[in-house]
Amino acid sequence: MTTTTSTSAVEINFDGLVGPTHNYAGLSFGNVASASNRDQISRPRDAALQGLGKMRAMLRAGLPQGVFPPVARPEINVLRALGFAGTDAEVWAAAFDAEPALARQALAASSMWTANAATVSPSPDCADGRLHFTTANLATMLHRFLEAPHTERLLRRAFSDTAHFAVHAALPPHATFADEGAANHMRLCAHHGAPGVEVFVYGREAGAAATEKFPARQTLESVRAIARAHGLDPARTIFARQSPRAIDAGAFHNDVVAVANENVLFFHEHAFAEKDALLAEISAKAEGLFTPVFVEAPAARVSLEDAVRSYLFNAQLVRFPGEDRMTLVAPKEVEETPSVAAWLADLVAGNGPIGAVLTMNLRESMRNGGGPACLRLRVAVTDAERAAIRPGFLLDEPGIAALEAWVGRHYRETLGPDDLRDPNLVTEIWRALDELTRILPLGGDFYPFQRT
Ligand code: SUG
Repeated sequence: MTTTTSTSAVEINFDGLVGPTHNYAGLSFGNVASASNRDQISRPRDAALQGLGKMRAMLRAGLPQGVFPPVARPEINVLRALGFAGTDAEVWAAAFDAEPALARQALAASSMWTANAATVSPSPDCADGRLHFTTANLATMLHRFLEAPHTERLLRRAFSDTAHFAVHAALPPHATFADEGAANHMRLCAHHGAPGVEVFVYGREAGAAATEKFPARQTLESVRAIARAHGLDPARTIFARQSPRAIDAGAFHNDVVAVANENVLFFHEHAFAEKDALLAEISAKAEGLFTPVFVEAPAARVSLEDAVRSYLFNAQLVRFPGEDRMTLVAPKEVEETPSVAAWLADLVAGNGPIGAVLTMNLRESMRNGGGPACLRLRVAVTDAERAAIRPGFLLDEPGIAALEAWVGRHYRETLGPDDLRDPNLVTEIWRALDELTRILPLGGDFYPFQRT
């Protein structure tokens, strides 16, 4: 087992660029925001600019920032497989006329939530000393399951250097191995380049009777397989069950009720099925590596419902350069939820590890259940690994400005249910994405429509 430590290692957040079809289709049963905003008018341009605004804020605060391109939607090849024929625009219009509900699954811009793209184990945790990714199969929700081929292709492009990176294909796409990626994975460590304790949170065991009214999207079988494939040391790996109560309150991923950074675990009292056992196991497995600090939000101060409404935990817990205490990068909604605002004020006034809250307006994504944490995939890298990432996936200010200008040129201001059938939508999107492959280093054959 390699337990190398690189003190200059950093964590890079790869945010998903919101795609041009961002809309409210109510596709995710168990995701309260998605269900309650169904058929509202979305604002794709604002959505993409809000996401880029967060990327710029993180960059200006001194953190490296990466970006992943959106998946091409509608998913024409799947619609073709379902018997629709003609040009891409004709396939889309025919599918929308015949099977509108299915067509909307094929239109989702859900690849923006890159916390669900893959599970990532940094190299100090992996037996072969490489950084491992497992593409998430997202097998529970049809619209999300359709993302996996795009994600794998993207990861192989951005992290193509096999001396440093191992990209695994998605697990077999069956309910037994249902996997939602990093949204159900936490890592605790002394610092990003040190060996860590990886905590995989699952909602159910395959074959067990459902105990929730909402689906538990992650299985124990899936996370065991990922830990094996990544070559993780069982002495530093934990499998913990999410509490059914949290799932039923709308925490369809663990990152709606918990987030970890370095040695800090920030979580809701009812996040885990067996909290005390989990905390004890973290402490035991961290021994000799770091001293964990647990920051628990008690239900008496913040109800599960308010945690879900505000997305308090769906935050990026980060240490800005030179800061002693961490900052919680949270959605604006935390200020608008009185119980949460009051509890956060007390939290930062105390002398715990979290010293500041920075709020972001991510309203468009939030209305589909995607907060700051959903929008990013964390990849902790050594200097050598960082240098091996394909240039162009890491952003600087001119890069962000170029993407903003691209959004301004191509994205519709609004998109409502009545706009979706429009065959021009397809041509418009293909033109935009084709241009994107010249802004980001994707190559002229990245998207399926470029290969036919
Ligand atoms: O999978 N929403 C996404 C939100 C994902 C949030 N990610 C994390 N928690 N990490 C989901 O439920 C809604 C799409 C719609 O209804 O149009 C949606 O897919």
